Amino acid sequence: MGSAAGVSTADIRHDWTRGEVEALFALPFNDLMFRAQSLHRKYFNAGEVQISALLSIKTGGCPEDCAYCPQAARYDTGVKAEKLMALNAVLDEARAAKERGASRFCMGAAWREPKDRDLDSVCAMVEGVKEIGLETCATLGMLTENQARRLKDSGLDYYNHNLDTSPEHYGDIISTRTYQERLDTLDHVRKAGMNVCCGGIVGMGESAKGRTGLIATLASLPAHPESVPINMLVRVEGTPLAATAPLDALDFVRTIAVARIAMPKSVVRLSAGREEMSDETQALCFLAGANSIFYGERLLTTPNPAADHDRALMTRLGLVPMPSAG
Ligand code: SAM
Ligand code: DTB
Ligand code: SF4
Repeated sequence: MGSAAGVSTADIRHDWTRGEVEALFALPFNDLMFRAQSLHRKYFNAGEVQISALLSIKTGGCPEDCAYCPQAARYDTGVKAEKLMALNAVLDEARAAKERGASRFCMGAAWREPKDRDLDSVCAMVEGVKEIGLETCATLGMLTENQARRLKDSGLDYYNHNLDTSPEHYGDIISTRTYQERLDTLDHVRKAGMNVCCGGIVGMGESAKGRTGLIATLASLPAHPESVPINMLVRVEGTPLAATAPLDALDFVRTIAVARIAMPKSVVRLSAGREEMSDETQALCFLAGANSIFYGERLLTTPNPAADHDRALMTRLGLVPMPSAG
């Protein structure tokens, strides 16, 4: 098959069928891990992990009904609605994240979509964070084409907007926006020339078919997202999914491996849920092809492993931070 700079067109496919992805999930664990690790080594240095920091710049009070989310105003989760953070406070956090060793700074806002006035403030934050010397990422909800262009012009490197789950399971999780609206936002981000960060959540009570549908849909996008966050549901008291049975850790590892095989050139992030994961499960995720984490004690509103624990884990596993592209 054709190949340029070691990239094989046989590996990078956009025509994954559900049946093929389902067959990957059904492989014996060792065979799945071997295939995932082989592809990982073909496209990445398997000793490197991309380190992102996450900051909630606008917390809580969200009008949407995402059944997993502690920031939806309609659920009683104890998360208080706050105003958009001030520019200086955000830049202080970015400087601290850089000192801790992060190469990318992700800013999250609990919005359905940004108002144009809010976007002015976020664009100023993006400019400031870039000046500090970090890659920039934001997740602000739905974007119009014009909003995506404005963010790109301010220097935004990545936009995070997740599909969250399979098209079939989606209606059980969110009713206040459609799957198609998510795909439209991803299209606007692509057209504006930004890198796409798009993945989903597993452990939301979906079946193995649900996980198949999520990965098959991601891998069938016109271009694979440069970054694919795979989140394990953080079960938050007060949300409709609080009592969901935990997913078998090995099924989580399988999901990472299948994402790695279906999107070999994408950085796969072992995203939310690490706080409740053993070091051994995380090690298996890295072996399955995960090569990015959120680093720092907090995700948006829920805890993440302590930075010194993560540093020690990386040392134990012989992993080093991935240098940033820019
Ligand atoms: N409000 C914007 C939106 O929904 O696009 C941006 C922020 S939202 C919190 C970003 C993503 O965080 C969601 O799409 C979801 O994948 C993830 N997320 C939120 N709550 C979570 C939870 N309890 N467990 C795992 N992932 C979660
Ligand atoms: C993503 O896929 N996961 C992150 C990030 N993108 C913005 C968010 C995880 C949030 C977990 C729940 C919380 O801390 O509120
Ligand atoms: Fe709002 Fe985003 Fe949470 Fe959905 S995931 S409720 S849109 S903050």
